[in-house]
Amino acid sequence: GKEKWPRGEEKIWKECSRHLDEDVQSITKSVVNHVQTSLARQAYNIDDLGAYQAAALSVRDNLLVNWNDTQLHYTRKAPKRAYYLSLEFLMGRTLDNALLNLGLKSQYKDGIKELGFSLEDILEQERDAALGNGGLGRLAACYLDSSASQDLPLWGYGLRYKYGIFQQLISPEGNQLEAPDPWLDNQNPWELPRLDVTYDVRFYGHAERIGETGRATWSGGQEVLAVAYDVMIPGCGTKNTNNLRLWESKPKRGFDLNSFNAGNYEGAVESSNSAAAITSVLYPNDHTTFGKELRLKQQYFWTAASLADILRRFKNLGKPISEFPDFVAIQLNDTHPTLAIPELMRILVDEEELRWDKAWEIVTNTFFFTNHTVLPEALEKWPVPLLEHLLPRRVPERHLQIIYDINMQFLQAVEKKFPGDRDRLARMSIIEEGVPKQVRMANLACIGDRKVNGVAELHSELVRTTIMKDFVEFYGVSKFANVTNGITPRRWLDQCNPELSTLISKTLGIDKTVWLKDLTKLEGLLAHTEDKKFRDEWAAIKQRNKERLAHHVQTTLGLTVNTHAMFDVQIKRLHEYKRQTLNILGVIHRYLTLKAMTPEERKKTNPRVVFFAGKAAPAYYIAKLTIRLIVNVARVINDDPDTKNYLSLYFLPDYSVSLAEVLIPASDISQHISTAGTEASGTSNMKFCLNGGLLLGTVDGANIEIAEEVGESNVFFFGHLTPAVEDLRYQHLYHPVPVEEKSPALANVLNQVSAGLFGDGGVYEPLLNTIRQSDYYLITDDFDSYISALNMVDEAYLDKDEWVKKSIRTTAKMGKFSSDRAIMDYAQEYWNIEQTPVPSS
Ligand code: CR1
Repeated sequence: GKEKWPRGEEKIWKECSRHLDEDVQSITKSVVNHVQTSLARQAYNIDDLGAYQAAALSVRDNLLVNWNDTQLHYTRKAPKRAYYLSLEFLMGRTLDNALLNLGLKSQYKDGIKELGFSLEDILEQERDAALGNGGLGRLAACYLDSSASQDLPLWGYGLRYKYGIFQQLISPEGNQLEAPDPWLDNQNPWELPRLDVTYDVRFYGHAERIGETGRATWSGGQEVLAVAYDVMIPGCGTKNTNNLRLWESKPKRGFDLNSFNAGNYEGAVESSNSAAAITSVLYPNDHTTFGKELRLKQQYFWTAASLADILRRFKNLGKPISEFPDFVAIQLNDTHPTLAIPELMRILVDEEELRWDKAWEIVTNTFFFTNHTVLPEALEKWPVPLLEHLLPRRVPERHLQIIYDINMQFLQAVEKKFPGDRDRLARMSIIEEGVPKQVRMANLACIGDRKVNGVAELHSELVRTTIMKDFVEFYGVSKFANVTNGITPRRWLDQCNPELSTLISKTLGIDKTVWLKDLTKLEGLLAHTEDKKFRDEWAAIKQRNKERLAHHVQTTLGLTVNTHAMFDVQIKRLHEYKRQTLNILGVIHRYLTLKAMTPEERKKTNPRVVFFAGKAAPAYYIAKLTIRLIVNVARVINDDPDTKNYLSLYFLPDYSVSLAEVLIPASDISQHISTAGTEASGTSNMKFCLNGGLLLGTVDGANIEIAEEVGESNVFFFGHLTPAVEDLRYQHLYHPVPVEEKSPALANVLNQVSAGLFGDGGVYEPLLNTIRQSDYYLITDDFDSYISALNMVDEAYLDKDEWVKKSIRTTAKMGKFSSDRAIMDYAQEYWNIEQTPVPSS
């Protein structure tokens, strides 16, 4: 007969069920309980770290109440669900965010205080979950927060790396050194190991066709276990608490008893080491691809486990497989999860025994693909021999064969539409000819998906007219759309800038959860720009945020920062296209200009403190050299008595989400100065502006849309526009003009560096030569206009009152850039999923 649920008395289950702790007393009780039972410690031997752990475990209990209700509700209602597949989730810290989203921060603050600790201090004990490189991973984290806050049935799928992005150290010479990030060492209270949720994932081995059916079986090779870890994602002002499922790799057979018995002890653990290696480390690359086997293994391991899990959940609904796309939408975050396309084909054809055409229809109605960059070096390609080796071998190689079959059908259709156009076929083929042949993941993703989107208007247009041009001509333009990125205002305003959040609520006269979930409400601030008292409060908060940053620099680096100067910030991965070089050369130019002034003249200038932070990919030589230059320039100018009151420079090591939360609210101006057409969107530009920092930038990425919202008079634009870039690059190669002619000011700066003003000039020659020679990123073309833009910033800052008005206007017009808007756009226009709020019990 049918099993009876619940076992035992339903009444008892209900009576004994846990509820949210909402008052200070039950919170204190639960924290003490965790100190004693989970940590096995007592009032007499508990430190800040222990207090953090106990508080976190107590908050986790509360999150689980909502998480359980949410999962049960989704299961009962069985709505269509969306899945966000991302190899990176750059979550940062969780405790503060969880307290704010649960609405329990002040209760915990009081409870913790009664126990003799300060909430502020214990928040600092948490290590960042840094499972990402930069914007792409942080975007995924913002989307999770928004999906829960907007009651959308969405899960994330990723990998549980044992080591996150490396820790950056700076040597005395100014070199970046990398150390591992063992973030799980202090145990992680925010995850639930699901040792019962596992899948086998097979590598290597061989596939065998079954007669003439077109199906195949796959056997042999290495079998690895994928184990699920669930991370709770609380929504703001709602019970909905979504799930992020991260996979850990484990050996299928932990220990090879045969080897052990034969006396081969190393051999007995060898296979288990190689299985565990799959999820051991996040690749610290950003905008580059390396044909590394382990990376490809990660991609396959993760997509195979995630798809198996999604399929199992779908099957529990008891619906026919043909309805899969009515219940499942899968978003591919960049090309990293593209193997999900042939993998789903394999499952549908080999295991579900569907005809190829039927399977293909399901696949192409399930997947959606976001492109995050048009830089050619970032478009993933995998050598055919590597895929051949990794995925099942022997004729026919299963996934590769599926990819070939997909390609053949596709190219036949292209040939039909454009007869005899061989070049076009070669460009559009999934396989790039050459030695070795390569699989172009972006082509596969485009062909196997329902829709492709870029991440800002300009970028989406560039996707349509450059990397996907042929595909637009083939499919028509409607397959290629735009969803401008967004950021969560919970973390990036309420959490990182609590005083501003309070002032906004007070000024708008509404509860913060209202405007935090409908960010266009910020426009109400415009009515108050003429209110002097409001402006003064606004400015005072910025000042205190600057002091908070200065305090941080003082305690971490032992350096004293002039908080009366303008704070100018550029924080992002180090990359030539992002042009930290332009910024540092501009700083040197300013230094030389100040040096040439009389003391009286200097006094009339606008004092400026420049902050840099960011990591360089460990193998990216030029980026590392840029860090070295910044550090050495800082050493010279911060020590120069003539200028140090007017200009100083800091490179803050080990940039992270948590450091960004201190830097962003403190900025007066921030720099987003990529060569036009190279920065797909940028998302920190939105974070600075949301916190009332103004933007100095090129006409690129989301800068353009920010300017459209806040008005061009409130941003500082400079530099050549996208259409000019190609011509300029051509000129550099075929009709080069010496730097001395193009920009004497820049030539002088370069010469000073070469001459050794900042230590051994020879060291920097390779970096300087990228500018003197092909100058691919147009430093020489944009330098003069960059310097004039900086001068305009100085001039504007002298009128403090007008500056504060600009700041308020900027924040007020940032509503569009909430990730709630972006996620709702995906939900409605792409995935077709509905808001599914969990009723409060
Ligand atoms: C882009 O460079 C964008 C983020 C998120 C990055 C950045 O401009 O804001 O994605 N792309 O969409 C990326 O990491 C590998 O590509």
